[in-house]
Amino acid sequence: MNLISLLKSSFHPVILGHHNADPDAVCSMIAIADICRKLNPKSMPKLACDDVSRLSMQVLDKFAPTAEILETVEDDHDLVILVDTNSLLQLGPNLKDVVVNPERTLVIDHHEPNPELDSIAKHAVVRSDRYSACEIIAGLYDEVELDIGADIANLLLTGMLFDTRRFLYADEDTLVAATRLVRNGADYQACMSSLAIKPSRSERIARLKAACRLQVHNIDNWIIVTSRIKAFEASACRGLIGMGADVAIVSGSPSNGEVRLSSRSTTEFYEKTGVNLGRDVMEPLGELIEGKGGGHPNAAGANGRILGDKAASRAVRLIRDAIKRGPSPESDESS
Ligand SMILES: [Mn+2]
Repeated sequence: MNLISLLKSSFHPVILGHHNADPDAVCSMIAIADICRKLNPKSMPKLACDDVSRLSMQVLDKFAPTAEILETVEDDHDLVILVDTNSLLQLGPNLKDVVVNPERTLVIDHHEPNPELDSIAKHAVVRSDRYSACEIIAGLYDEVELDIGADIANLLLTGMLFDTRRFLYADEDTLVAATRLVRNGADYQACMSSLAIKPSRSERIARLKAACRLQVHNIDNWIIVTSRIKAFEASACRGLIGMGADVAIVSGSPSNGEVRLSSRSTTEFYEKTGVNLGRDVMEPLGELIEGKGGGHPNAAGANGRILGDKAASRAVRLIRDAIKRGPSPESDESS
């Protein structure tokens, strides 16, 4: 059965997005519902996902204020459409059991196909060479010979902007698809601003204070900065990396008197020095401050009870040692 007859044959499709649905997921879901209704005017699509991200709520308020997204679905559908994911796990606990009949399941996604995909769905449009689900769906409108209205064009362009990180990840096909959406009535500036989230006033003040109290350490030409604030350490680290630091370490002082450190580094720093902030810095630092630490190569943190403001300079010393040692072979991650 081809895509058009599959969608035409459905009167009660349920369209599922992954949990904590991002703008690509929610915008795709609404566009698919539009395609269903246009191919079969009697179709009554329902949308559901485990939860919707705060940013997605902001996008929906702007471009689809009447859209209804459910958290659970009843057993009254005749077609299940998975969007922006091809894994049942990603649907979250409330919805993973909705997918039961592969003959009546369609997957539309741009992630790498899961091994379970064939057993989930007989119908799939999975293109891991595309940068968003919205880009694939913009192409589906052509395939099923339907026009894209301005409302849907705004949603699809917003989903594309989000997943491509404002076209950082894109190719010619992506840009052609985006241009066509603008020609169909998408308001480029409105789409961009629908994705802008301003941090709270206290978070912004914390970032600015972190910048005021900055100490700069030059190690082998790398710019390593430390600072201290009361809260929002992770956000402050991101802000300092944005200002040009290679590594940022910010300590916070929660009201219980403990020490809390957050750190971030650039990809370039990790690739060239091999210094892993989780393994080489925050794990040993966690022990030094009589607490616990760990994390990822580019983002890590630690909590402890002693050393207070000195903890950050101990972290710098650990980084200096690790740079001097040079890149080490990856240790056994499972140990
Ligand atoms: Mn996506």
